[in-house]
Amino acid sequence: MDKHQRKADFGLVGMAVMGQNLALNVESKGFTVAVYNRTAARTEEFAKTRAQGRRIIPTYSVEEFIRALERPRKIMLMVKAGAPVDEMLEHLMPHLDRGDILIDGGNSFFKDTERRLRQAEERGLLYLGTGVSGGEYGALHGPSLMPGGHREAYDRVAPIFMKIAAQVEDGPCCAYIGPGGAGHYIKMVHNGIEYGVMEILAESYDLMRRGLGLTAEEMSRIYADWNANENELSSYLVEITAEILARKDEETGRPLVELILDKAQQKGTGKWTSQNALDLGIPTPTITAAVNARIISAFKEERAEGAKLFAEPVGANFSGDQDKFKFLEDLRAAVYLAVMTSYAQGFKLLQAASQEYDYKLNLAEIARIWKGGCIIRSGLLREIQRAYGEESGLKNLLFAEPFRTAALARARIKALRRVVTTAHELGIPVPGLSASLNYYDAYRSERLPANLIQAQRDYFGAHTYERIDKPGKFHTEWQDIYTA
Ligand code: NBP
Repeated sequence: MDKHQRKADFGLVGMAVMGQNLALNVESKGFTVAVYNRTAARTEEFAKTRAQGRRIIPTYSVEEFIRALERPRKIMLMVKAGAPVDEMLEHLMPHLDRGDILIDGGNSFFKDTERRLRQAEERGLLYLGTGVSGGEYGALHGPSLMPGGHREAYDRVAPIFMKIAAQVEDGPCCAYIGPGGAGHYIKMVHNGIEYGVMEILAESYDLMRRGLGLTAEEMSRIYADWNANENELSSYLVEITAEILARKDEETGRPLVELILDKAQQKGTGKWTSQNALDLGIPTPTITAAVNARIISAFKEERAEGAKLFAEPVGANFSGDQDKFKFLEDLRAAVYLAVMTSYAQGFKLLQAASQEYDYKLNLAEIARIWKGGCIIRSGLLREIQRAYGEESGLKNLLFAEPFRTAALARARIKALRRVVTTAHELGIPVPGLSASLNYYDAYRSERLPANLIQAQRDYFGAHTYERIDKPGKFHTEWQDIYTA
C-alpha cells in the first residue's frame, strides 16, 4: 500500500469463497476493503482477477494489513472454524490497539466464541461472533448476518453490516443478537433447522423416486409447484431442490443428482445443535434424526451389504394415477408439517438458550432476519415472526396460528400419518418425517408412559417417584433384596 492511498474502512482475513465474496460485497457498497490471507497466492490471484479495479487493498503480511486499516480497525475473519481462528487471532491481536474490533464470521462453536471474546476483552479489544448465512451467493449479494458479542462493536460496524445484508420488506437481514456467543449460537441453531428441512426434503424425494417411480423431471416440477405457494412451502431449499432435479449431467445427459454419491457430509453445526439441545433438555428429534441420517448415509459399503442380505419386496401398492396423486397431496401436507416441526424445535431451543445463557434473544427479530439471505429463508418465517411478535413467550410454535388452526392441522396430521405408514410399508426410511410425527404426538399426549419409567427407576435404583393423587416423593420396596 502506498502512503497516499486511502486507508481501508474494513478488513477481511481469509480469501476463500466466503471472504472473497464478502469483500466484494462490502466494496460494492462504497467502502474500501483491505484483504489478507495466510497463503499469499490466494490474495494475489484475487487482486489480479475479481478485485481488479476495485477499492480493495491486497496485503501480504499481518503488519501491512493492520497498517492499511482506518482506526478503530474493523477486521472480519472468514477462515476455517476451529484452530485456524485461534491461530489467526494470535497473529493479529499483538498488533491491534484498544477499541479495535475483531469479527469472526465463520461457523465457530459458540463456546469458543465466548472464550475468544474474553481474550479480546483482556486486551481492550472488542469482539463480535457473527453468524453468516447464504453461502457464496449470499456473501456476494446479501447474506443474513447474526452478530453477537460486544454491543459497542456492533454499533460501530452496523452501518456496514446493514448495507451488505440481504434486504427484506421490513429491513436488512441483520440485527444485534445478544451478548457473548449469541450470534454464533443462533447460527448453530439455524443450521440445525437447515439439517432438519434438508432431511425432510430428501425423504420426500426418496418417496417419490422409489415409492412412486417418478422421474427427476417430474419431481422437479412438483417441487417447483410446492415452492410457488407463498403460504406453505415456498422457500429457498424447495426452490433449489427443484433446480437440482432439473439439472442434466453434461457428459451422460442423465439427471445429475442420480450420479451423485449418496454419502452426506457434515461440518458439525447440526451435531452441535443436537448435543446442546440434550444439554439444555430440549427435544429436537427431527434435527437429531437428520444428523443420524447423514451419519448412516456414510456407511455406504455396509448399506450395500445390507441391501443384498435383507432384500424385501416392496410393500405398498399404488393402484393407479389417482392413488399416486392422492399420495403426492399427502406428501405436500406432511412435508409442510414436518418442516414446521423443525422450526418449532429450533425456536424452542433458542428460547431455552436465551434463559440459560442470558442472551435475551428476540425470537421475532431472529425470524425476521432469517427471511432473506439465509439458507432457511421461507414463507413460513413470516408467520413465525408474527407468532413470536404477538406472544414472545409462546410455549411452542405448533400452538400458534396458523399452525394450530384445527381443521387444517388435523388434515395435515392425517396426511403425515398416511405418508409415514406408507413409507414403513415400502421399507423406505423416513426418520425426519416420523420424528416430526412422534414429536407432535408426544406433545398432544397428556399422559405418556413415563410413569412406568419412573417405576422401573425406583425398582432398580430407589430413585423415587411422584404420584398423581398426592404430593411428595415416594419409594416402594419392589423386591426383598435380602431374601432373594
Ligand atoms: P474454508 O472454511 O474452506 O476455509 C479456508 C480459509 O481458511 C482459507 O482462507 C485458509 O487460508 C484459511 N485457513 C485455514 Br484452512 N487454516 C488457517 C490457519 N491456520 N490460519 C489462517 N488461515 C487459515 O473457507 P470458506 O468456505 O470460505 O468458509 C469460511 C468460514 O465461513 C468457515 O468458518 C465456514 O464454516 C463459514 N461459512 C461458510 C459458508 C459456505 O457456504 N462456504 C457459509 C457460511 C459460513 P489458506 O488459503 O492459507 O489455506
